[in-house]
This record gives sequence, structure tokens and C-alpha cells, in this order.
Amino acid sequence: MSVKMEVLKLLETHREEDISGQEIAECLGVTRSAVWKAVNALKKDGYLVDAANKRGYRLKTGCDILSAEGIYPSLYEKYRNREIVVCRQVDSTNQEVKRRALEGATEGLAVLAEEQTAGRGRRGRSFFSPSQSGIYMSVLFRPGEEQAEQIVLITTAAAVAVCRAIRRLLPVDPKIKWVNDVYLNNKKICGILTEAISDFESGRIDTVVVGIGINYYVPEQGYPDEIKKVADAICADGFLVPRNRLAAAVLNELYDLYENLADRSFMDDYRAWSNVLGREVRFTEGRTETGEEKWVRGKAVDIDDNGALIVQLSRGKKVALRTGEITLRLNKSSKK
Ligand code: BT5
Repeated sequence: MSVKMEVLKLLETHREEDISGQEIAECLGVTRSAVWKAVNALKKDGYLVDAANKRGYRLKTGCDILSAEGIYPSLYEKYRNREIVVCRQVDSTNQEVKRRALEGATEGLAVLAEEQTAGRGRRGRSFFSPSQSGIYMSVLFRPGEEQAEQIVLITTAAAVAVCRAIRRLLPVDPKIKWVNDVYLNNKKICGILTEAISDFESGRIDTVVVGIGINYYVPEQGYPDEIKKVADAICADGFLVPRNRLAAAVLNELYDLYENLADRSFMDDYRAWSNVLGREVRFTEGRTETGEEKWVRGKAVDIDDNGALIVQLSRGKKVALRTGEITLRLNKSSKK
């Protein structure tokens, strides 16, 4: 690692304290002038480094740039051997992870980006991913035979991981809209896209990419008209904690949940934080012969341990809606 990146790692690790040039130099085994040069190079990269009070260097409170050096110190020790890659700009972090997976990347690889030029949602939809506003990240899993049975639950688990991480770090109360969206104050702040590749011979899913897009700050130019009414950001009023910390917290939670997917206890959090349960919903059951969308109404009464939404239809019959099969709309009249 270059001296610049070593210095960044130290500054990120000790965000709340000053560290003197001497201390950094001794810690890294380099000269003070090498430290000074590294700090200047970081400033050129946009880092706000406070060095005014002669006690040493520290990152200014609002300095918030995504980096692997900023994420590693907040990862649990057991996960610090995972490969974390941060790109300034990429088409889609899911695509980048898939490319790296084909080249043999190992389980746990996480790719993050400051900006996506072709961020993707489900079924060909796009995910607005402007620079310096969000956390766009994708994680690679390589489920073995045993985990392959549970892997369908990974999107559900990822929504719980995002909510747990946000709750741990920030004074807000996110909710989950079945199946893959996280909401705050009735607006979408996060979407999740899971993609799987199966082995042709065995038909078994052996590669899974979990993509998580979090709106952290409101983008400078605001949201485009199409999503203005539905989208918001976690820190709508400005800086709270650096994005690196939230990204690490989401990774810690997601890695933990992945290792224990068979233990469905996380479903209790999923149900507790659901903003759908108990509400009137309508969902599409495909199209009629004339090509119109066929809507069915009911009440969301449960989410089972396999992540299926149980909807009671008007005549009392219950149906289980499974991931990826339907589009769900909350009836306006039933909004809390
Ligand atoms: C999702 O799809 O919400 C999944 C989004 C996953 C994004 C992550 S970012 C990292 C990784 N790399 C990728 O390329 N993707 C993943 P869906 O449920 O289909 O919702 C898409 C719909 O959400 C769009 O049609 C818009 O209506 C709305 N939308 C788009 N961008 C948004 C944003 N930034 N915030 C809130 N809503 C948005």
C-alpha cells in the first residue's frame, strides 16, 4: 500500500483524534516529510484534513469520501481479510462484481462506487446513482451445496442487514417494504437487487451478487422528476456519520446473516420492521387476455419464514406471494 493510502487508513481509523506527523511517521516507518507529502496528496484528492492547531492531523468532521481504507477499520476483525474495492465511477457495481466473479474473485468481495452510470433495479428498471450522494455496493457470495437451499432468502436478509446497520448508527427508524425496498418516512431510501448465476451442469446456484443502493445525501441537483415523489435520503439534513462507517456496518451485518441463513430468527426483525403487514395491498397477477394488468386486492397478514407475503383476499382465501413474482402497490387509502 502506498504511503498516501497508509496515512489515509490511519486518519480514518483515528477520525476523532489528532495524530502528529511524528506519530504517523514512526508508525509507518517513513520520514515526516513523506507524511507531509502524503497529506498534501490526499488534500488534492478532495480530503479535508485539519492541520491548523499544530497538534497534528485529523480528517474534518464532514469529510466523507468512500474508500476501502475508511471501511476496513470499521469491519469486524474476522471480515478484514475480505476484498473491498471502491471505484470512483462504474457502470453498475453488480456488473463489476459479476465481471470479477468470472475472473475468479473469492466470496465476500465487495465493490462500492461513488457513482454508477448505469445503476440497475429489477426487471430492467434503472437505479438513480449520482456521485457523492449514495452508497452503491455489491457483494459476491459463492454458496456451497448446503447454503444453496437457503440462498433465496438473501434479499430478505440484506434488507434486514441494511436496517440493522442504519439503526445501529443513526437516529432514524427505517421500514421494509416487501420485498426489497427500505423506506424512511414513507419514501424509498434503499433498493436491493440480487442476481444469481447457476452452474450449467448441476443447475445449482453457485454465484450470487447482492446489490444494495442507499440514498445517503440528497443529490445536489435533487432527484429526477420520475422519482421526486418517492425517493429520499437518510441524511436529508446533512452529515451524521461518514458513509464508510455505514457501508462497513451493512457489510458486517450481511456477512453475519449469510453465515446463518438457515437460522431464520432474522425474519422476526423483517416482520417487525415491515411497513406492509396489516395493510391493504393490491398486486398484479399478470395480464388479462386483452393485455390489461389484472389487479387483486387483499390484506397483508403475515410474512412466512421463507419470505413469502401472505395476503388474505376479500373472500377470506389466503395466498402466499413469493419473491420476484408480482408487483405490489400499497393502497393509498390504507397508508398509516
Ligand atoms: C431496486 O429495484 O430498487 C434495486 C436497486 C438496486 C441498486 C443497487 S446499487 C448497487 C447495485 N448495482 C446496481 O446496478 N444495482 C444495485 P426496483 O425495486 O426495481 O426499483 C427501481 C425503481 O425505484 C425505479 O423504477 C424508480 O422508480 C425507483 N428509483 C430509481 N432510483 C432510485 C433511487 N435512487 N432512490 C429511490 N428510488 C429510486
